[in-house]
Amino acid sequence: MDLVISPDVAAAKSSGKPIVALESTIVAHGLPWPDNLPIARELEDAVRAAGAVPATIAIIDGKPCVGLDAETLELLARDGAKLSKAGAIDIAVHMARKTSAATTVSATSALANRYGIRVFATGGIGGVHRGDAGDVSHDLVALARTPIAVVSAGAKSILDLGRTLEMLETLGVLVIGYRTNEFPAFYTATSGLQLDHRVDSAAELATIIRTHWSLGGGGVLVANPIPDEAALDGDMIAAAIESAVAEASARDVHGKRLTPFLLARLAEVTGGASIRANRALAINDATVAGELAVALRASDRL
Ligand code: PSU
Ligand code: MN
Repeated sequence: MDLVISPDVAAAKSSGKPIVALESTIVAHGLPWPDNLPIARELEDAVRAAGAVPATIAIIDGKPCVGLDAETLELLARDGAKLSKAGAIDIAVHMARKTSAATTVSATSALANRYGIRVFATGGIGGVHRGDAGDVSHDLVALARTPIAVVSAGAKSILDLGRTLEMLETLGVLVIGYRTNEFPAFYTATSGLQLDHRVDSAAELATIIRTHWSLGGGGVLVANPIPDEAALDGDMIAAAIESAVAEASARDVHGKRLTPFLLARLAEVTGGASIRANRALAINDATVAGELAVALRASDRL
């Protein structure tokens, strides 16, 4: 596959520096312009501060790009709403037609894996939507079959988190709570859903993940809760989510538009508080992903 690799990502690869993939849908569709551009940069900076090299992934004019230059990142942020949103299923269509798209967790994981990147940070993965429409993000199946560690604040709480966690188990995604016993609820640290595994250091995460892959295992979800000081009030955000979900169904919003619609509605209803929380949790994920990539690299040498 023709991947376009940025100079700094290529240099990191050839010198054996740890690399962390970042997705572009969170920038293009998950967060509004102009807040999204500084956040996209801060995510890259957090990976660097942890000692790894960021590789933000998107499809530009049909070329899957691993690592974006400053202008391309700005274009994604500014024109994001006009761009397509590509899951792993859609990559070939964009490549053949030479069109551009932001990549979701599933597409980013697939492309990162092609380039041998083992760690990926995002805000929250997709999952099982609420209600009975049967809308289940392709993120879950893609994660199950791709050997990559995704650090995220659980799944986005606009979803049915209980069913999402059950589906992760069914598909065989290893879920590890990072310094938590519970599946995080994106805007809040706890969901009441207990996890089977908790790990407290990046070094132990690296050991477990390495062993998991040596056994032929696939994706690992490192569930990293939002920092306490950034968490939203549970009752406030729960009510906001219910009203956003009701509005989506009243307006018959579904498919790829549903998640961006819900996130945008939440930003309005909470007066921007959901955006500030999303920023904080995503940066925290980028930091932990950087630390994990460094620890995995160190254990390569053992
Ligand atoms: N994390 C965020 N904001 C986002 C997303 C993740 O903090 O917008 C994106 C990811 O790209 C994820 C997508 O793959 O939302 C899920 O979309 P869907 O439910 O349509 O599969
Ligand atoms: Mn969907």
